[in-house]
Amino acid sequence: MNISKSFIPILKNNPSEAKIKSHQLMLRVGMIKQSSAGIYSWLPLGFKVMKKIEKIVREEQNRIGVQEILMPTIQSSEIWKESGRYEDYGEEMLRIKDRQNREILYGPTNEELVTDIFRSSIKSYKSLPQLLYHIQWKFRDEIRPRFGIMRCREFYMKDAYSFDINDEEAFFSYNKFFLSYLKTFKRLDLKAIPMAADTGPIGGNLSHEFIILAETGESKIFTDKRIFEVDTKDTKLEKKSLDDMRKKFEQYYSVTDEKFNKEEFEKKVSNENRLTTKGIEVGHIFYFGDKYSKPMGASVDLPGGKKDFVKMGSYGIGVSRLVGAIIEAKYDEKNEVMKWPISIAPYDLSIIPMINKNDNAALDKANNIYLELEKNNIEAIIDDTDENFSSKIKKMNLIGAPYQIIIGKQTDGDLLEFKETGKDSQKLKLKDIIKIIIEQKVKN
Ligand code: 5CA
Repeated sequence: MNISKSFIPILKNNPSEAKIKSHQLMLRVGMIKQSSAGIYSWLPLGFKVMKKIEKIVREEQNRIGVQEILMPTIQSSEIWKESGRYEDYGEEMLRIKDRQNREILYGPTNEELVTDIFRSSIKSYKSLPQLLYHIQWKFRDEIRPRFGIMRCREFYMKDAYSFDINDEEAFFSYNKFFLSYLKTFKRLDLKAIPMAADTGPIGGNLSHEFIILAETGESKIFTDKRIFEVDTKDTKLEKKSLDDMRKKFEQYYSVTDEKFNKEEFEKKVSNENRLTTKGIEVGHIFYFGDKYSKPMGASVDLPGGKKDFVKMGSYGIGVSRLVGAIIEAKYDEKNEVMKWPISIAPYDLSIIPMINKNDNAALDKANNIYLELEKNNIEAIIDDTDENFSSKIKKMNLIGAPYQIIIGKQTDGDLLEFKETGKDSQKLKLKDIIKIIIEQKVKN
């Protein structure tokens, strides 16, 4: 892709309406465009990143055996009246009337709809567990949408739902998601910590938020630093192993402000291990037993002939929020350098030729390199404009492809000036550059 033909509307300066770095960068490099309060269009650069995040989220759901479905954004009010949440949900729910005067709504979450799907087909314990997920737009009429796509009204979410025969099996499902979330965030190069959390309008009494540390986060967190050392690498997808893993995290005090108790914090955590900071909630899991299955009559036949309501949990990841969260974690605001993790970078590499008006040599070389990279499944973007060199570098530093090739005075013969974005350059042959990038891509 040549930058002159791309739809990457870059702004010279930071937009004044953006208060945090992710919002600034996303507007500055044209990843998103606000359409109305808390509602955004996703432009090519932002969309590419979000789709790559979605792919990783999907792969990790599939890996633990969750089946993908797609539910609509618009739901009928009937099922919400059955569960009793139609009134409870309040003004965050966008309520609409259709031409027949029927009450419909734009789904803020899908516990009711998925329970309705489940109860219409699954009748026996023999079909359990059922684990279902979808990745779909949600709408919540947030009172104060802010920070761009971090707290907006329309957002893209992965939500999964589990149906089990009893508490023991349900905790097994819960723990599978717990582990899967840790893996998902790791693949996104984020260190997310699970924290005991409140359940809010979703309900239930067991819940964890997955939080990444960031000064601009909305969640205040109180944690024992030792939680960062918990190792999950030997955890297996088996009941005991998963149970032990969750216990390893839960032995450390780690909560958001809603659950914070000063006395308990000071009693359980020694002074040197206390960490009070802020974070961004990127995922949230809930166990709520029969909160929905009971009022909605979702029951199965048990082995002895009796029936019981299934035990349910739900599991969310903010796919669109993650784009902002990763910028908060990775963007070097001072030097204006973004370096996307290669697993989700909009481009793997940027090619920056110094273009001389009367000489196409540098651009020709860039095009040849581009074709060679393409053959190796490496996606590059060429800055084919005739802007000056430093503004080109500045622009590419913002776009954030993790690697750059510079074609200029330093280029001699086969040796190219290659660098990790934001770092010093080295001279390498194209075939070695390709090797480095492929190695990184395979690792991720
Ligand atoms: N039904 C449950 C689990 S699927 C649920 O809706 N949980 S949630 O309310 O915690 O949302 C799940 C995730 O969506 C959050 O962890 C957060 O990452 C993201 N999210 C929630 N509200 C917003 C919002 N207004 N803007 C952007 N992302 C949001």
